[in-house]
Amino acid sequence: MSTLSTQDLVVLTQNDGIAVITIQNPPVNALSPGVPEGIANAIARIRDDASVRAAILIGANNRFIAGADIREFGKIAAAGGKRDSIGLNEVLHTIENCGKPVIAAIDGHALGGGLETAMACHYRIAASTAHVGQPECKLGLIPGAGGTQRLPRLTGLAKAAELCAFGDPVNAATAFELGIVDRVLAPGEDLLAGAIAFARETALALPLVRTRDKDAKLAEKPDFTALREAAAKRSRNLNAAQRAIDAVEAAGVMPFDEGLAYEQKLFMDCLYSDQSKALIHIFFGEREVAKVPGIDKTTPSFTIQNAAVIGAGTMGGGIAMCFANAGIPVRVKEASEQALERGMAAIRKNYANSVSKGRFSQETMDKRLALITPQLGYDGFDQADIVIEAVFEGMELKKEVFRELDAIAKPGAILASNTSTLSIDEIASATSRPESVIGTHFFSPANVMKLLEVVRGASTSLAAINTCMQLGKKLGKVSVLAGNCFGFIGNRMFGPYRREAQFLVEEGASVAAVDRALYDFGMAMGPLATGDLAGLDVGWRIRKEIAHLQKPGVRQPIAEDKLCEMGRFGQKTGAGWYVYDAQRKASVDPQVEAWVREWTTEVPKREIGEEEIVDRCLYALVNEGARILEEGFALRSVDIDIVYVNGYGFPAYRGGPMEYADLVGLDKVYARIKEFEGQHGELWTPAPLLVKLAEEGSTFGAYSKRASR
Ligand code: 3H9
Repeated sequence: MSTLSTQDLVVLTQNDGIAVITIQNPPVNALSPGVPEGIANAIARIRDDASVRAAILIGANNRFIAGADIREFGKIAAAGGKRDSIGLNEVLHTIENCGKPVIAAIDGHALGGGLETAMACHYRIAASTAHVGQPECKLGLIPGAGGTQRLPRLTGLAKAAELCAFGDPVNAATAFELGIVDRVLAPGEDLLAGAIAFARETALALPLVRTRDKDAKLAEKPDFTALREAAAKRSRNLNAAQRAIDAVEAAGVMPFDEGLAYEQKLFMDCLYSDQSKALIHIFFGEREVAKVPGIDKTTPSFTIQNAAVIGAGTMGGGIAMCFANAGIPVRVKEASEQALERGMAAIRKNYANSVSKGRFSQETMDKRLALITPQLGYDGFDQADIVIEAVFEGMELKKEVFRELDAIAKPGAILASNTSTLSIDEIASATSRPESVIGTHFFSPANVMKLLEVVRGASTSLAAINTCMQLGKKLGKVSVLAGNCFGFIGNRMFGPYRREAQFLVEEGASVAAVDRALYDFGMAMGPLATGDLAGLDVGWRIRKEIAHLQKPGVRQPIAEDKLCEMGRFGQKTGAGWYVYDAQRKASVDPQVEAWVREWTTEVPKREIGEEEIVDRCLYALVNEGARILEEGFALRSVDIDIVYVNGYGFPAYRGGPMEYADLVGLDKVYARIKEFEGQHGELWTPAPLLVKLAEEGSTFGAYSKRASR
């Protein structure tokens, strides 16, 4: 094999008339500046070299191309569309007009611009483990280098619209069925050797056809209205999903180059949008939260080979399922035979539900159930690498459990509490090994929700933190590290958010109006309906526990305590803010608003608009978030955003509460909070950090970057 030319990012070699272009831009071979130029340069050489008959485009390290370099988008948007690199469309034009067959050899991922590059090649062959997709809508974008025009020419319009609007990648076998790839290698077959053989045996024997010229599959026109509705249902309020369908629809009616220009216009509109900024913030944020100062590759961590959970209630059962789903054997202890059987019955029902919905097989269910050992005593707890306590939220009970665990657990085992509010340090004080005590706060339903809040106490060791952060990943969660303050990150902020929702009802807004305004903003559920789902009694119990900390004379909402006194705990009792039928379908209960009026005669009633509802609830979140950030209980503002997007149903396309405030402008947020302070008093005192950043014209994001340097 002789080397024709070498560049850092793109290497060109030749093997007996077949050129091989290798992208080597670790870690994921993104199309960073220099890569498109390298490909274009290589193609120009191949075109001009009479000894080369065909070319293979492949990625180093068993990865094709993960798409455009996402870090470049912010710069391009800020520079009004100017790029540091040549446009990808130009490069793809060079590939398809090379005059010699170019074959994309795909392993790992061909995503976004990666798949677009592959589709501009004349053929695509894939390793059996490869995945391909157009995930741009998950970044608030649409494909911007012909994806919406070439993909329908391979798959037909309906499937292309679905792939571009939903953004989910497909595996090699599906890609072959859909017509995206021309051949899938057998497992274990060498990709480069397979591609070279394909070039010699097939590509060189057939006439060259560019994807842009394949119009046959465009004839069948799907119901685009139905596709738009499906996309709106799946990704509520996400503009990019709708624009992706517009661009695919255009492929069916416009000549290729016109369609490409239309796609480019829609892509640029999306690139300038707040939705795209927010989703890109979340993409990098989900990776950033794994980085904890003081923890690196040399920090010890333990492998969790077996686990134990105390409590088989909603949380304990859900946590046990998380372990079983990840293949980790887990013991579950309860205090009574009935509670244990109730807990196991709930687990079995949950798994059976998944089997009946086709999510996994009966065999998988049986394997998972076999990993869960229900028991009344502590047998085997001395072997567990981690024990997670998930008993009722009461300090005395928790301390008693930890005292017992201290006597039983093996040295070095992690002793974790699933508390959602209580002090990890106080819990740890019941043991002789506070360095092993940590909070692992799961979110309900624990086997579904993606967030794991890892809470460090004053003495928690870096090894325990490292282990739990990695355990989260193994359980399929996003782990975020929080400091030990009341409610940690998530629930500390949720308190003021839900407080305002209740105040709004007490001031005259209807229950449905409050929930509707926040739902329309993009929250998965309104704050009052969320209370009903989680159980109003949970907050009621906590409020009783901390009643002595309440500052006298400061207004507190009373409606939920009163509802709880009436036995209205929410969905589980059939009534809370709403009433529920046997299928747990909610209906408005007009009686609730009448009661609230009676309970709060001293609060003046008025008409309250949607904007005020949204601002009151969201800025209460932001103001508390600013305090948490300044006090160091969150490492960065993006950690708070990731908590809210993954644990509290905050819309990712708004970026999380702190990014939302940054996008609105902290000066505006501050002014509104001052207004609320004037109207409602000291609960609205602006957080000092917010005041400072608003006056400097800065953002939470910039503050976090400065602080982490
Ligand atoms: C696009 O292509 C638009 C075009 O249509 C138009 C062009 C004109 N760029 O996820 P990991 C980083 S839009 C920059 O942990 P994994 C990531 O931040 C793009 N950086 O690995 C992380 O950095 P760090 C469409 C990227 O093995 C490191 O790489 N493409 C990019 O679990 C490792 O990432 C996508 O949306 C990127 N494109 O998963 C694909 N991708 O170590 C986005 C990753 O500093 N990427 N990084 O934290 C992915 O989905 C996953 O990264 C992938 C690998 C599945 C590829």
